[in-house]
Amino acid sequence: MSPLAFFRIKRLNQVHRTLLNADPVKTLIKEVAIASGFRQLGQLSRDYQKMFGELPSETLRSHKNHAKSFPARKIIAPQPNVANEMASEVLDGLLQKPKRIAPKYFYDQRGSALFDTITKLDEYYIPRIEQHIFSLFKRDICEEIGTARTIIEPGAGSCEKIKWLLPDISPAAYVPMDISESHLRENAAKLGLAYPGLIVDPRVCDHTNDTMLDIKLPGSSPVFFYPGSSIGNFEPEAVIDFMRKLRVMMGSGGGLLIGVDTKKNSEVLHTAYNDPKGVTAAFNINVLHHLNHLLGGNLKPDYFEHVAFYNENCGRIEMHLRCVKSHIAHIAGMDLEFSVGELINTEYSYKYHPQEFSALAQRAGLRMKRLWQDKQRYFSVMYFLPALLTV
Ligand code: AVJ
Repeated sequence: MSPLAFFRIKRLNQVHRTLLNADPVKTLIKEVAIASGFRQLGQLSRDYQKMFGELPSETLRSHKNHAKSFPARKIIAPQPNVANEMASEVLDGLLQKPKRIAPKYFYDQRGSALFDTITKLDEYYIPRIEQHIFSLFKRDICEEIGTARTIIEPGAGSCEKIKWLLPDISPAAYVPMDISESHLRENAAKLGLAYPGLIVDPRVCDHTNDTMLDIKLPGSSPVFFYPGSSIGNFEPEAVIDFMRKLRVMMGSGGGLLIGVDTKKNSEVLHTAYNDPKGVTAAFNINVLHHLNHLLGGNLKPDYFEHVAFYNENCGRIEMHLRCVKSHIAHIAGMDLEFSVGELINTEYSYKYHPQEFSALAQRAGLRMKRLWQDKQRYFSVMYFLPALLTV
């Protein structure tokens, strides 16, 4: 069961309890219903009935009028469906206060192109420094990994960074994972052509949810490759959760090679996410175009401006869209109100001192074997092994 379906049932249970207990609780039920994306409680009671049977009859009678005016709509789709799952995930975020959109929605075709442009900006130091670390320590890194391993890259996208380690590590197989099927297949095929003999075995998968655990791997004891500080998009608790999944998949013989951005001078961080050419701003605002296209909507890109700052307390860059004109817009069959000054959170990008990060990894059953950094310590590349003994 998807987490959303689970929480919907939880919410329905909450309604159940409320219905059993008292009558003057309409507002609470309504709040619960609204939090699930329903206008009124009528539909919710009917869906509830479908799942759990009859409602207490007095309650039903007193809410009959509400129920009348709403068409039947299923809460839980009989067959999981990617589009519905996305719609429901996006709505869930936009119904929160403050509203939020998950950063994976940045990456439609235009978003990916804009991100590519970001990676070439002088201000955005991450790719440059990471590549520099790989070129400085290539031999050392390859030696740690060894040869003939199964290499898995979650969110591989363009499959470019694995080239830093090729042909030296000559893997048994390279398994790039990505949600964007066409992009993935195209780039995997290109890589296969550039490296004859390399087995490229792409998997379409959203590594930010549980579906990653269902992927059948071509070999055992894989080494995960997660560069670019992509891990920064997870909340620290979610980092532990994600790495625990990697730990399970790697068994006792695998590894994790990961790139993590470090805490540094906040001026440097600020500029990296507020480039003077406005590429990051365009990238941020593009998420609204993407959602409109994906889910059918008229979210208004022109009514928002880019906001990015370093939140020193939390150790993260925050990206938001600030509403500059009050309006109503619809998306995925719902009208949403936006007021002037309101922020939609689109991304967190967490920064870690190496020892902070290895403490998180430890809570996922991983121990830091190696750390490679540039002179300025702007970026870390780390190699983790499964911790077999914990004390
Ligand atoms: C892809 C998550 C590593 O957080 O630096 C770049 C995304 N957002 N500029 C980052 C991003 C704005 C990037 N990561």
